[in-house]
Amino acid sequence: MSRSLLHRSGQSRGAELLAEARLPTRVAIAGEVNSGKTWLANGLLGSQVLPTSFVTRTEVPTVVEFGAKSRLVLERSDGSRVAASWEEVEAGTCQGRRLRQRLPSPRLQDLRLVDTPGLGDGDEQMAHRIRCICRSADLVLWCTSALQAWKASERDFWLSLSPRVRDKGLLVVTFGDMLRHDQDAGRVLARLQAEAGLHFRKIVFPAQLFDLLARARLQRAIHSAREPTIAHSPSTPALLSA
Ligand SMILES: Nc1nc2c(ncn2[C@@H]2O[C@H](COP(=O)(O)OP(=O)(O)OP(=O)(O)O)[C@@H](O)[C@H]2O)c(=O)[nH]1
Ligand SMILES: [Mg+2]
Repeated sequence: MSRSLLHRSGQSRGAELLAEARLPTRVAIAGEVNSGKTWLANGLLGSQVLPTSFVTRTEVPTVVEFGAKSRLVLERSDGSRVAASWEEVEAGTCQGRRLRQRLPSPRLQDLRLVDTPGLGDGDEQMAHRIRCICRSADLVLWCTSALQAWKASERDFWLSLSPRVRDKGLLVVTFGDMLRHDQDAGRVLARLQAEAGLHFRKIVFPAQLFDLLARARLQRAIHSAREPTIAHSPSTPALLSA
């Protein structure tokens, strides 16, 4: 399938998911280690909020949500909370069960992201937590690297989720820019459609996803300008037409 064809059909299937979501839309980003999850989160946020690296891993689920002031909080295993910095996190000096980054970003007024640690290192407890995060999300973005897309281990994890959860899933093909030329992208997409297409709402490149969210936002803005007194609800027509 060509990129433009995928693009057109991807918009409507992805828009269905957004239309069904409450606000803020709860987005979970999952996938194996180094599949570009944190990079995708930053793309959705429109800035380098979270540290991305081939070397440093995302160690704990990281929630990014709207807050009047920028604030990073570490939630420890005993439930206590302490202010943290990304320097400490990257240095590995703060241990905990979850990070919560609040930001006064307009992008977070309709979006709440959870970036999850990479799967595939045999940590069953973390795998269980990631399943729970996917369950409570409105939209699950599964990152697969175009360079080795949809490995058996990815398929096994994804199929371990219930059909209800998988129905909220978009397969996001990262590292597409690392493929040698356009034909490679076509081959990867054809293989993904054949092997994984049935298990996801849609297969998209990151740029298509960013475009989809930007269009949904624009539609919402137009809608609220027309009807300023009506609060947004899950059935807001603006999202339906995104
Ligand atoms: N060229 C290119 N680089 C990417 C892409 N996605 C991620 N990267 C880079 O790949 C490295 C790993 O990306 P991350 O986003 O940290 O990967 P991750 O899945 O969050 O990794 P873990 O948290 O360890 O599981 C970083 O250096 C990113 O900048 C992509 O689509 N293209
Ligand atoms: Mg990460």
